[in-house]
Amino acid sequence: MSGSLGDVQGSLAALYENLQTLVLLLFTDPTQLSYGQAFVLVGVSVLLVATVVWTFFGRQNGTMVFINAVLRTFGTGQTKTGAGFTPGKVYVYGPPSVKAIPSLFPFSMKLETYLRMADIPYQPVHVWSTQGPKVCAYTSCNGKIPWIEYNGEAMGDSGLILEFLNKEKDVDLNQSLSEADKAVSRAFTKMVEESTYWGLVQSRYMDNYGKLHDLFELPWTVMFLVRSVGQREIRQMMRGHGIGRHSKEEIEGIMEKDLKAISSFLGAKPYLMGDEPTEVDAAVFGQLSEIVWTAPDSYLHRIVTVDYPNLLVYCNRIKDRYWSDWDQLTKKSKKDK
Ligand SMILES: N[C@@H](CCC(=O)N[C@@H](CS)C(=O)NCC(=O)O)C(=O)O
Repeated sequence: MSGSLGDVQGSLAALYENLQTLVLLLFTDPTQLSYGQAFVLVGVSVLLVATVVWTFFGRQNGTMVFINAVLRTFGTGQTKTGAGFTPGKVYVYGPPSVKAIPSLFPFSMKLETYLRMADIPYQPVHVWSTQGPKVCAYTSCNGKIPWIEYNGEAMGDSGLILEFLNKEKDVDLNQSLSEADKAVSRAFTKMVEESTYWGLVQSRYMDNYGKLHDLFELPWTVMFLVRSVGQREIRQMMRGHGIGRHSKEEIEGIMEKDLKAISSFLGAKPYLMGDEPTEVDAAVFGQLSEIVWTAPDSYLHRIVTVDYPNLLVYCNRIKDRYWSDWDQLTKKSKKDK
């Protein structure tokens, strides 16, 4: 027994010595390192960083902090705050355009559609990470996409951003609505964002994960590596929300009823509240556009395009009116370069 303990101690000491030699070589003459040795060093460093990050942030958050740090380092994101922003200009942080759609995130589509409806000029800043620049992660942002920077201040949540910009830019897309209309608008906005959204999440990230690398235009290896962490987090979010406690069939039933409600209320009107678009149209288009243009083989797509085709007509109406640069934006995606 004591012999085997001694063996383990001996092996650990030898491992430690070998590592010391490798680290020394790294700092004195890295060209002497073989590929195998470099691989070992990278592996050990990753483990060390993961241990430190997990210790400080907990395993779940730590992993996301780590992934976000990698994304921030190698991604295309940049921070305008403190780097010569233009006063009065809205910088919208969100993911880059892909072949399927100008933004893969429904709340980004909502925000940008609102900005276009309200005729507020903005500049998109592309990021994959939800943590955002330091100023955002630790002050007013909530670690979700999208967020904006305005006059050097960061702010998250599409709903709060709309309220803020309405005041700041003296805009009111809802001005023609009665109080009762506003109540209906709020109910539909909350339905699509707190309920229908999760149907898309389930369909996109759980049921059709295999198609994600194509949709996100990222190497399949990246999607393969983040699959278990990403899906575990989504499963926990869906469970915490409550929708994740339902069976797949029940979730599909809920989505069917949500989409039917929008279709019935829309009827033959051009926009939800009448002849002209209001804020609720930006919110509903944000979610439906993702179903129409990013989930072609899903049951959600069938509902929107076949069962309730007025929803498809509605999406195309908004796209044609406010996204005349759609093709230009989606063509700029990596795949076409
Ligand atoms: N209430 C937020 C919701 C934003 C949201 O859920 N964004 C998603 C992407 S569409 C996100 O950042 N998810 C990552 C996470 O929750 O960690 C808003 O209106 O902006």
